Amino acid sequence: MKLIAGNWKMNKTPSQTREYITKFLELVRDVKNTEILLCPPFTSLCVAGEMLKDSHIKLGAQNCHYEEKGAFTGEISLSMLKELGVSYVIVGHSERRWLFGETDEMINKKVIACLEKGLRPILCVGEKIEDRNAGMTLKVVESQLKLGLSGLEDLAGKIDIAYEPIWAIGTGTPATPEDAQFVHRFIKEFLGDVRVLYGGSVSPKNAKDFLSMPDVDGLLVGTASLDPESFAQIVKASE
Ligand code: G2H
Repeated sequence: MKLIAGNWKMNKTPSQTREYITKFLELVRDVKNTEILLCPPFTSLCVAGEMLKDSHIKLGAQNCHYEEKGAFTGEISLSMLKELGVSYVIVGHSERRWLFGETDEMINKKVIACLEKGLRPILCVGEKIEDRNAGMTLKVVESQLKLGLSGLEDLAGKIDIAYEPIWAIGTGTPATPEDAQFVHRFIKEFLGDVRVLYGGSVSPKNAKDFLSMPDVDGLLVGTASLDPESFAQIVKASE
């Protein structure tokens, strides 16, 4: 089944979350053939978890810490997330990598911790514009996959990958569906049977074009997931 995930990033208070989910539940009530995931900020997970408990919409976190508990000021453990109803965790988003200094080694620890706890990681990979211009896209993606999944085998059905070319994120300039297809094919040849989502300036206008590519198994949507109508349109493009 295709996965359509909304990554709200640092947007929406708990009361705004409540308002959004009330509308969104109604808008996607009849969606049957698509897995839907909402990833609000940590502070909205409690409200969202309660509202989505008996629904067909899954709850995800945008980040986690890999340690179980202890002196890690400001961090959130997987047990804390699990108790709120979280079943997915976005790991290694480029904003975590490049704005907050997350290394491939930290990302690998997070992926391992998620799998140990029974949460499903969405590992994000993607190249910068300089890599692309130098013809290094596949080399960069391969290295992020190798290091991020180091020590792990037999990942089929346990993990999703999101290909998010950094030059396409939040810029309004998405990759072409063919660009995405080329890299998604490579990821599947490299890893075997995993779902590969595309992310980067997805909108209700272009969602169908991406989803019509044979190796695009879903979408990770930022800006366009902030409005319930737009996000519902993207979800329905996958049905
Ligand atoms: C990429 C994406 C969601 P946007 O970061 O992860 O954001 O859709 O705003 O480009």
